[in-house]
Formats: sequence, structure tokens, C-alpha cells
Amino acid sequence: MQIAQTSPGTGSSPPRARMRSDAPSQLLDGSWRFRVSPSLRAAPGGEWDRADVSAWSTIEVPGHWNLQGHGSPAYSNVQMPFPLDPPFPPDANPIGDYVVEFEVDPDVAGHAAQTLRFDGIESAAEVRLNGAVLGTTRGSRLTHEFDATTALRPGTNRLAVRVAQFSDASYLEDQDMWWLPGIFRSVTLLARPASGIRDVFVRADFDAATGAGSLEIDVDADAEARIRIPELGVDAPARGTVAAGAVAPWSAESPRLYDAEVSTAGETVRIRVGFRRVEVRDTELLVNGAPIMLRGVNRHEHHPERGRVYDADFVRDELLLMKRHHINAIRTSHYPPHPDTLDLFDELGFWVIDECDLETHAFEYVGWRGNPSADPAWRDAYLDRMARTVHRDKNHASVIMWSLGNESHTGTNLDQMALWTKQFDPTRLVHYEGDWSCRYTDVYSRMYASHEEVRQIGEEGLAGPATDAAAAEARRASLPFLQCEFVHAMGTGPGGIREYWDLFEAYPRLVGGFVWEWAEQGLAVRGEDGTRRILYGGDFGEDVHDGNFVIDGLVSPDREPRPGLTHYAAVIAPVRLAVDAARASVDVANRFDHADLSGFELVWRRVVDGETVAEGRIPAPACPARSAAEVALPDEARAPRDAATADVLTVEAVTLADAPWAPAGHAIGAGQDARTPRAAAPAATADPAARFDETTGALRGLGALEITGPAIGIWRAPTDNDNGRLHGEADPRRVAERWEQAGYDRTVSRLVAFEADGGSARIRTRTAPPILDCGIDARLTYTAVGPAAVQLDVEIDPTGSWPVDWARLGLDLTIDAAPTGLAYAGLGPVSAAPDMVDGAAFGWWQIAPDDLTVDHIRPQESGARQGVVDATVETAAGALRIRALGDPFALTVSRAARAEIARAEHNWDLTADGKTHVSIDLAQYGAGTASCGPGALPRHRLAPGAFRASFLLEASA
Ligand code: IPT
Repeated sequence: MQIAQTSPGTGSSPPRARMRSDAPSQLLDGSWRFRVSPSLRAAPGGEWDRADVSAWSTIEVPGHWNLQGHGSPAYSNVQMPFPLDPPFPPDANPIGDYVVEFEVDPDVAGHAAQTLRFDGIESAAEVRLNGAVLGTTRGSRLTHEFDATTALRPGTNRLAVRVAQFSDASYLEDQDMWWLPGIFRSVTLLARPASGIRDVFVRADFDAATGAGSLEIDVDADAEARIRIPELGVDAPARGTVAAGAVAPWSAESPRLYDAEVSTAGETVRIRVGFRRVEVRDTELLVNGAPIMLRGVNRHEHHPERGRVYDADFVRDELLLMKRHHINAIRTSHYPPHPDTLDLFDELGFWVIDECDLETHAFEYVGWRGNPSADPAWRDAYLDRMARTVHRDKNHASVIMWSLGNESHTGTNLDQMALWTKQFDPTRLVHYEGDWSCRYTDVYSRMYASHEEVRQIGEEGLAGPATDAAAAEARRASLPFLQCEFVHAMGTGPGGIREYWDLFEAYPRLVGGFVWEWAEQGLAVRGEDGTRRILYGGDFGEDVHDGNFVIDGLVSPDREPRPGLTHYAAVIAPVRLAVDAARASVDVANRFDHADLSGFELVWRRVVDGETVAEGRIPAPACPARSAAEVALPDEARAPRDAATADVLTVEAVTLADAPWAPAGHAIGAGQDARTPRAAAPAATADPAARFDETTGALRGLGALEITGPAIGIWRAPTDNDNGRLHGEADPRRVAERWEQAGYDRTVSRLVAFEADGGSARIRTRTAPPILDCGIDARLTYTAVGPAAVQLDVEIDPTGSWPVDWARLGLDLTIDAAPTGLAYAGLGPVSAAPDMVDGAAFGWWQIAPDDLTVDHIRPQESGARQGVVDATVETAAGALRIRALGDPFALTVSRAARAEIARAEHNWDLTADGKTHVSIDLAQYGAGTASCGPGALPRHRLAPGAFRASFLLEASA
């Protein structure tokens, strides 16, 4: 077996479309015999495929062997886990031998020929059937078919597949994910009837001006073929152009498909046809004549237990979850997914960038020296990968762009892939991010460009081709712009989505983006104590790894939404509602690209102090795609501008009918006008309500509640984004590093003055980081307003010169009992940061103890609720109510102390200390998305400054 070549695999049939055929087939999946050798040289040679396998272990196909007890997984991002020595893998390279014995089903055997199909083997394989070498595979996530006709025989057949974990192909498959070897997609034996159909390519075009559909058909068959689309009355020879008459077009919003069959005398294949036309016109991306906006995510195939093995229910569920969150576009990062996924994309409605299985990112480490993309020796391998990608998925309406791959820099092999693709399929656009000159792409694509650069790109397009610019630049300026990756959903964050989206909507040339990434790719194992744990890079003892950089999704590995998904959904919601309670009206903006609002109604609700006082529903206004209308609400919706109590008018646009992804009543947009007047300060009482530690000035208790604090806090447990590099700044240090070096995590406090008389106490403290001469002078005045209640007035004045921004400015206190919940009025129920609040609405929320903070796989600061005006922190020992007398505050309630959160590397290693940790923050530094991308925008940072705030604190049993 060869595993160090630069050419593609050998012996397979030319790639073709995936179709549903009426010819019989036989799935060979199941329990196979398996053995693994430590290297190719150590693996038995010669007729290894004839070995006695009775002593071999068994393995499930499809599956990855290192998730089935043979070796362990390894995660690396850009770096290869071995030397850059192309095309050679290292000697230490597990070789898996697979053997299965089977009898051919009579109905499969009864046909003229048989094809053996592999849908995915990582990374290189040699296939032997009954001793005959059928060929080899390259392209782990690509289909390979072999003609098995002459090798098959009656009775028992033996199929043997030797798989190398690493090979030359690994250099072309350096995607940011786990290395997971094995036969991980199905193996199928297909009957090939005489006069059968080898391949079908149907391009279904839609003319928006006339409403007519037409088909351009290529069939590869030994006999005459006809195409039938009963619903359209189409019944014609399957070649050339066939008119389809008036059709409903396909779009991600209305994924209308028509069942088509192509038949010869020997075979009928079924495909589902969606009529649509993709074009670039005047820097805009149009489908069916209308501009579209890509509200996208990057989707890897990942299952916490099974890796990249396809699970139909799991995948359908995750796509439905995307639909419920208004996601309308998917980039199949960074390889074609399981073929059935494309059927789901078509059926549910997603704009898809189908990406070739290609990434040579590791060569960036050596300045792209030796990059296969620019080495003609690899040309055929590149072209083979692209052809396999395009052919397999070419009949899918959802695919609007072919992507050459990811992060493979530039080179002639990429140019040729693009040229072949354009020639073969001019109905779609070619995407590739790695060449910013856009010489051979149809869209200008970038990743993680800053807001400012995106704005400039938006304007560059508006200005039109510049006459003095180089031709290439002029061409680029004529293309639509998208971010194939933006906002990195790692840990707490991403912040700044809204600001990107405002730009996307402001400039016609900007057609949206794809969040990196959909799901966190953690792998589940059983811990010593039997509990399920999610692991990341390094946890399996890898020498080379990239830690938790693989945990960077909008949903957890189990597809539980992270707060970032809720906020993203709100930003991209197809309907935006601007509510004016005083006028009882709502401005409805329809942000669909094709749909009007006839499928929706508006549901409104007016809530006063937590009680619903009026509600109703009215039809959505007549409002074509990308237009707006004003709607008057009934008079009961009106709230006085000077309401004395909290008066909140919320309007949602909801679906009228059940959709495959959500029952009727699903919100596709929401808006509210929340009037939250400040609570009035109650009268002072003479008896003390609070107890103090007179040596520190901190509280010891309020009423019957044991409390310690508040301390002034300016640090947070570093988030993944705090640990990211800030681009374009003179200071190369990450913000977490800056805070730590400035000592913000270990400030020291000194009591300056303590005075108490009757019900009031005045405390002055100075809190400062060690070493430096800056400090925070705090004046805290407590005034008893009841037997267990105080008014707390806070004055904060920083002095001296502060080296860096604060992470937050808060009053940190600890209650001597574990939290049992949180009830609050403020923005929620989802937690938020100042630069990620869109998915939070004002309301009266009840938070269960498990939801106080986010169970991030690597613990970090999380769980803040923004815009809080009134909160009751519930603990086993009683409750503490906190009310804002001035501005609303941000509230974080946690079971663990910040130092502990910062220490723990994994959520299963985080210890709760039986206390309730409460932070009442007057201000916070934004989340940003610096784990890959820009940090918090300047407006969301927190420069040291003076702050004033007033609260009511009240303890109850
Ligand atoms: C970018 C990669 O394309 C993607 O696969 C992923 O690794 C992402 O980063 C970060 O999670 S490449 C980066 C160097 C911009």
C-alpha cells in the first residue's frame, strides 16, 4: 500500500451524482473484524487480506477506531501532529485492517454489474475484494466507488480494507478538528442494471421575470432516458433543455422541491428538483432576481460519542434547531458532509456553501514553503477532490456556491480547481477565502475581518471599480462580499455581532456571514467516577495539541444552545419590530429576502409590574420582502410615558402555521418598549439593619442573613475571548494577561474610615492592585430603611494612573449558603454581556440554580444578567433582594468563587464551595470575540472612571 504519493487514489470509477435508484443495494455496515498495527512497516504485508481473522477484534462500521478502544483521539488545529515532510506520514502511524465476509443478496447479484461504494474513509485506504486489489482512496470525506463485478463470487465474499490513519492525504486534510481515522461512513454494494443510469446532472433554472422553470439535463446512460416530473406534467427525453412551465421557485425561505425521476429501460433514479437562479449583479448576490442575506454558521460533522459518524436523527434535529434560530445558511466546513445531509438542506431550506475536503493550513507555519497548492505534483489530487465534491452534490438546489477548501493559501492547483468548476457548473458561484485577490472566485470572502475593515469593504463596492486600481482589484471591488467565518463562538461571547450585522444591512455589497462555528467539538468519555465528561485537546495525552480551541460553538457538543446562539438569533431575526408603547404602534421591518409576511401574525402583550394587563393578536401587515410598515396596536396596549410602575409592551411576529422546524406560534422576531421607572427611596429608620466587620468595613450580615462584602471587584475569571490576541493594538498582551499583570485579580483593600450611628454607617475604603500606585476610593453609605433593609449609596473614584481598562466594576459579596435560584426583573432570561444583549428581553425572570451561570466546558466568567432593576437572590439560608434606585445593574450569581472558576480547566473539575457569590456590577467590559477576531469594540470597553449608584438591599428568611 502506498501512503506517500502526491496523486489521487487509484482504481475507482469516475465520480457521479448521489441519486436514489430503484436498483437494489446492500448495506455492508455492521460488525467487522479489525486489527491495528503501529506502522505500515509493522503491519503484515503480502496477502494480509487473507489472514485468519478469528483472533481479531471486532469494530462497528461506520465508526472511528480511536473512539472504539483502539488508540485515542488527538486534536490539533493548524499544526500537524507530525513533521512537515510531505508527502510522508511518520513511521508511527496506526494502520487499521478491516475484514468483513458477506454473501451477495440475490437481487444485487442478479444484475449486470456491481459497484462497491465507500462514502468516507480517513485518511487513505486500499480495498481488496476476494484477493483482488480494487484500488485505493484519497479524500476522507469523499465518495469512492469501485467496480466489483469481476471480483465478486457466489457464496462468501471477503472484503478487506487497509486504512492508514495518516498518509499524504493528511497534508491536504489539516482541518481544525480531531484526527479520527477509520471507515466512518457507510459501505454499500450497489446493483448496476443493464441499460442503467450512471449519472444525472439536472440544472433547474428559474426565471424571476416570467415565473418559468426550465431544466438543463445531462444523463450518462447506455440507453434512452426520460425525465418525469408528474406535478409539472413534464415527461420528456432526458437531454438538453426541457421547459417546465410555471413553477414555484426554491429558496431557503420557501424550499419548494419537485420530485423528478429519470428512467431508462433498466433503472429509475429519483432526485428532488428545486428551481432557482444564482447570480452576481452590481456587487450584489441575487437568487431568483432578489438579493439575499446569508445568516450563516459553519458546520462541522461532530457527535460527542461518535465523532464524524452520521446519525440521521441527530443531524435533522440540529438543522431544525438552526431553523428555529433563523439560521438560513451553512458552510460545510471544511469538507462535504454525509450525502444525506444535502437532502435535508434542500428540504428544510438552507443556502449552502459546499466545501471541498481540502486544507493545507500547516504550511503557514513555514511561510507556506512547500505548500501543495502551488506544487504541480499535487494537481491531480486537487482536481480529483474537487470533482468528487461537485459531482456528488451537483443536483442539490441548496448548494449555491462551491468552495475550493479552507486555508490552503494560493497556487496553481487552486486556480485549476476553480476553472474546472466554473466550466463544469456555471450555475453556481466559486468560493474560496484564501486568495484575497479573487482571481478565480465569484465572491470576495474573508474571515474575521474587523468591523472597520468590513465597513471599508462595503464602501469600496459602492464606489464601483476604481479606475486607477489594478485590474484585479477592480474585479474584486465588483464582487459581493461575505465573511465565511466571523464572530468566534468560543466560551462567553461572541460580542459585537450586532455591529457586524448593521454593516451587512447598510451596504448592498455585504451579503452576510457564517459564525464560527455551530457546535463545540468536545468528545465524551466516562470519568473515573462513572460520570460523563467532555474532553478537549490535550486531554488524551497528545503531545501536539491546541487545547480547548475545539470548543468554540453556538451549541454544546450535545446541541444545547449557548447564550451566543440566542443573541445571534435575535440579531438575524427575519422580522424586526420597533415598539412604541406611548403611541401604541410598532414599526415592522420585513427582512426576508423573498417572503412577505402573510404567514405571520403579531402577538402583543402589555405587562405592568410582572402582571399581564392586556394582550392580543393582529394580522401582520402586508409587507413585501425587505420593506417596512407601521402597525397601530389597540388602545389597551398604550403605556403612559411617565408610568409609575414598570410597564412593558412586547410584540412578537409568530408563525401562523406549523412548519417542519417549529409548531405554529414560533417567534421570528420580537421587539419591546420597556419603561422601568426608578424605585423610590424609602424613609430611613433609626434601628440598624446591618452588621459590619469594623476592622474591614465589610458587611457581616443583613437581618438574619450572613453576608460578607461587598468588596470592590475589577477582575473577571478570564473568558476564552479575554485570552485572545487583540489585533492592531500596540500592546501585544491578551486582555486577561493585562488584567493579571496589573494585579486586578488580587486587589488589596484598606479601611480608611468607618462611622456608624443609629441606622446608618459610612464606610470609606481604598482598593488597589498590588505594586502600583493607583487605587479606587470607595464611599459606601448604608441607611437602614427597615428591620432587614438598607439603602446603599456608592461613590467610586479612581485615583492615580491605571495601566489598563477594568474587566468590570462591581460590588462582590458572598452569602454563607448555596444558591437555590434567582428571581429578577431585567434583561433575560439569557445571560449577556454589554456587547451581546440582543437576545435578552426585559421581563420578570426566574432562574434555576443550574442556569445561574453557563456550564462552559472550560469554566470562565459567565452568567451575568444585564439591565437588572430588581433581583432576589435565593439561597438555602434566605434571600437577598437588590433593587436599583438609580441605573440598572448587571448581576452575576455563582456557586463558585472567581478564583476557582479561573483555576478549573474543565467543568467537571469546578468545585462549588457551598456559598452564593454575588456581583452587583455597575459596569462591565464587553465580551468581544478576540479568541479569533476583534476584541470588544472601544464603546464596549471599560476605562477606569468615577461611578455613582444606589441600591436597596433587603434580607428575608
Ligand atoms: C480559521 C479556520 O478556518 C477554522 O477552521 C477555525 O480553525 C477557526 O479559524 C478558528 O476556530 S483560521 C484562523 C487562523 C483565522
